[in-house]
Amino acid sequence: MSAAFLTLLYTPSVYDHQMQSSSRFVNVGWIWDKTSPDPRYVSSIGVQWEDVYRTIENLNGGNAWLYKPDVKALREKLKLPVGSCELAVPLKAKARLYSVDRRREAFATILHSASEYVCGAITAAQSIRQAGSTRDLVILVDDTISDHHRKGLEAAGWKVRIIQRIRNPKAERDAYNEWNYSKFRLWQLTDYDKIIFIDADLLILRNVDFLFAMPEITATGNNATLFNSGVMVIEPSNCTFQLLMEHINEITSYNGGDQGYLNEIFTWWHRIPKHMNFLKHFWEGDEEEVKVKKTRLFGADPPILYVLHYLGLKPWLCFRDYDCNWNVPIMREFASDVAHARWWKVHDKMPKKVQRYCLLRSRQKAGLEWDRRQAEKANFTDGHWRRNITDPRLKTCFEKFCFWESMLWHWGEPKNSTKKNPVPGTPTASLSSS
Ligand SMILES: [Mn+2]
Repeated sequence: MSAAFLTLLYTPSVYDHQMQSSSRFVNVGWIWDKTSPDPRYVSSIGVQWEDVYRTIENLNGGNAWLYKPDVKALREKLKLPVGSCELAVPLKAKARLYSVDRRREAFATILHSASEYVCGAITAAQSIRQAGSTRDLVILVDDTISDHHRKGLEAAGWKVRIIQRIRNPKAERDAYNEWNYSKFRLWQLTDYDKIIFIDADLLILRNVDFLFAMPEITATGNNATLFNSGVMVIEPSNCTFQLLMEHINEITSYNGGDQGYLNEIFTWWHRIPKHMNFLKHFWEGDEEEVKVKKTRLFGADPPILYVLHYLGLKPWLCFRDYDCNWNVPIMREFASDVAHARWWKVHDKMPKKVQRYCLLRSRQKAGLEWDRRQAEKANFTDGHWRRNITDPRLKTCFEKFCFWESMLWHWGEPKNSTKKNPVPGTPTASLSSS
C-alpha cells in the first residue's frame, strides 16, 4: 500500500475523549494520534508543507487532529476473502465509472440443453431495444440449439456465440439443473469489460444502461444475504472463470443451481433495488394490499419496474388469453393476468418474422389442455379454465404431428394399464424455472 496519506482533519466542537472513542475514522483503519503535524504520517507527494503548518497554526483551539493509517487494518478492509481475482470494488487504474468504450459493454444471456426458451430470449432482446438501449446483445448457445433457432435469435438482435456447456458434477443425471454451470462461460466474454447478464425469461421495461457503471457483482437481493442470479453485472475475466471452475467439485450449491454456487464465490456484492429484477410472484404471506400493489406495478404504463422476471410457467408457453399458471395448483402463486398481458404487449410489437419462433408445439397444446381439464375438475374458483381460447397459435401447426388431441387420450390412465404401452411423459404443461 503506497498511497498518499494526508491525514489532517479539522473537527470543530469535539472533545478529546469523543475523538478517541467515537470518531468515524477510528476502527476503520485509522489510528487517532493527537499531535502536531508529523511528516511520518503525511505523504511527501505534492504537499505544500508551508501551507499545512500555517493552517494548523491558524486553528488555535486544538481542533486539528492527526490520524495515522493502520496499514494492516486498511489492507484487510480493501481485500475480499475469497480467491485472488480482485473481486473487490475496482480501485486505482480500474476505477472508472463507465466503461471507456461502450462497445465493450453488452447484455448477455444463455440458452442450453433445450429450445423452450428461444422465444423468451427473442422477446427479451426486443424488450431491450424497445426500452431504448443500443448496447451489444450476446447470447451463448450450445449445440442443442438448432441453426433454425440461431437464425431467429440473430434476427432478434442477438450475436450468437457457440459454447460447450458445463456440467454441474453434483447434479443428478438428466436433472433440470444438470448443465446450469454453463453460465460461468459468461466470464470468458473477455472482449467486453462489462456484461449485464439477464435470464431469458424476463423483460426489460425501462432502460437499465446505467447498470454498466456498477462493478461485479451487482444484483438484487433474493433472500437474506444472497443475490438473485437472474440479473447480474459481471466483469469478464479468464482468471475469474478459472476460479469458478476450480471449485466445481468441492462447493455445494444450496439450491443445486448456479445461483447457489455464485453466492458462495461472490460473498461481497452490490445490492440494487428490487425494481431491477422484480419477481412475478405472490408470496403466500402477501396481504391483499400487497398483491394489489404488485399487480399495479406489473401493469403500469409507462412502466415503473425496470425488469420483470417471469417465474413459473412462461407466458409464451401459455395461450395468450390468460396466465396458465392459474390452472396448476403448485403454480398459482405465479399467476398474474396483468403481467401476462404485459409480456404479450412486447411480443406484439416484434416483427412478424421473429414472432413465429413463439409458436406452440403440439405437445405443449396438449399439456395446456390437460392442465385446463384438471382445473375444471377441481372447479377452481378463479374460473380461468372456463375461458375460450382465441390465441391463433392454437390452430397453427408447424410440426409433422398436429393431432395434439390424441396425445391426451392416454394421459391420466392408471399406471398398471401403461405397462405395455407407456404414455408420453408427465402431462404438466411445461418446464418452469426461476
Ligand atoms: Mn429466470
